[in-house]
Amino acid sequence: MPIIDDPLEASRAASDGAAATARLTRAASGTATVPAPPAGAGILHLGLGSFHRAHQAVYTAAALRADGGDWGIVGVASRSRRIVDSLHAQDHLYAVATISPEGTSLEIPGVHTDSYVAADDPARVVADLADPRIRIATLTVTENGYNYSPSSQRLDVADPIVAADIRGGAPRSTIGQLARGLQRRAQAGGEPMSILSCDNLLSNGSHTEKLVRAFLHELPDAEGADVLAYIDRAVTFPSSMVDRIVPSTTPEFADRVAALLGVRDDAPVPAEPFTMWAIEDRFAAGRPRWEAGGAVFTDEVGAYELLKVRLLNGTHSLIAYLGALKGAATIPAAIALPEIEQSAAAVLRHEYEPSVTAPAGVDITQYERELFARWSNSALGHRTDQVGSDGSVKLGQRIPGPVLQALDRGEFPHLIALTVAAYLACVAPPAGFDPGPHAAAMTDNARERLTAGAVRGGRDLAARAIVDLHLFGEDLAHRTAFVDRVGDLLDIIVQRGVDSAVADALSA
Ligand code: CS2
Repeated sequence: MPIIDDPLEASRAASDGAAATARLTRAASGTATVPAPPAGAGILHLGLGSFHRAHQAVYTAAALRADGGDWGIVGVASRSRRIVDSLHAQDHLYAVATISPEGTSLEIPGVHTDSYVAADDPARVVADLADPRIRIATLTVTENGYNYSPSSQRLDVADPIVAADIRGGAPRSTIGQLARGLQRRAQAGGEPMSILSCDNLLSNGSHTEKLVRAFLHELPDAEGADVLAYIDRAVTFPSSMVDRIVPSTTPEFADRVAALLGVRDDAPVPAEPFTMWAIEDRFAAGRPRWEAGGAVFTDEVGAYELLKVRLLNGTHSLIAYLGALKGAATIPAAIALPEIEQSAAAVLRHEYEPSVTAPAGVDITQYERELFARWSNSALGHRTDQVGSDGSVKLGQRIPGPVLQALDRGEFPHLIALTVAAYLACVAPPAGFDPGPHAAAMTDNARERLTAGAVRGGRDLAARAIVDLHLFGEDLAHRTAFVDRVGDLLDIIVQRGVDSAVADALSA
């Protein structure tokens, strides 16, 4: 693996990289070692983004290096052509760059055998799910991709795409694709398979299963009943906890990879050195030996999920929103600010930690120390607007449990309230308040609903988000003291600035 460990050398390399024109392929792989192609594809992956390519693909590459076999991956992008076109032009090769302040190393997983865009060929997703050679479907479709409605706590059947998928035709929602794919598989011979969610959702396996079953319950009786019986008999939905920080790519990053490789790669992925995958070992038709890449098979996936979604992701959200409001473009720049570091430490130790139990073998103090080192990885350049995007669905996974538990213990989660207040200040800024460019760059489906019509102060906006829109589930909507505290902290941010709000939350 080529290593660059000197920033000057790296910037020289980047300008050389811009000049590299030959494209990465099996015939021209530059300095990289390219593994032999898999003997076939046993996995269909929905959500061909960077995270999948730096996580499950790398574990699968380790399993194939150890055992060989036909666990190659067919990658399905939901809408975007860009990665699929690049992968086709590159024999499905791309580099994962592991980046730390000490240097950068490259690996070419080489596990994808094919890829396509679901929106271009929705019928193919159904056909692939029914293909007996496919034995696992993995998913990284983000929190948004499940069509789950937090207010009804079930599949959002009112969503026009889900409703159309229920009526028939080639499905376009992920849950519709899975349900229709399993329906076709049941009819085609009923071979067993597993659906493995790799998204940051609590109990992601049973959550996915519940939504697929809910979809099938909407079908006419005879149609749905057969598939449900097949699922009972032959399909499993293991849960898994995934972890690796994967920032979005930039043209400069691609130049730097090209300089290291000596050939041009249009689909490289940057990632941190840390990586973790904890999986429930319930596979209906076998699985790759992902342990070869360090995956942990455990009955304690639930504990791993809570640990990660609350300590890492929950605190990450606070760092991103406060950071953006303070003008920090990146997570390392944000955590370098003493007031943000202090807030992160306080929310982590006093508000998230009491809500989790460490899985066997995990030392929480060590885990937290590592989190600060990971957030401080300045070479990675993980952006605050990336982490801050889609807060309306991400925070629903991260905050309600710890808030309800703290309130029930008689403690008040002031820093989680600050997280929500800072989120609202970023994506639904009250008139006259400018949250800055990093907040403006955050995308969020709820922006319009949060900003429609006038609001009368912080408490009004907090109530709109938590009580009217139920963004964080039904239970939190009844905790008026929490809703009001969010509103009051939002008023402080708007009237006196983010530092005053941090001081208020820390000293409460
Ligand atoms: C982040 C996650 O964007 C976010 O909300 O908290 O993507 C985080 O980087 C990953 O979950 C790390 O595994």
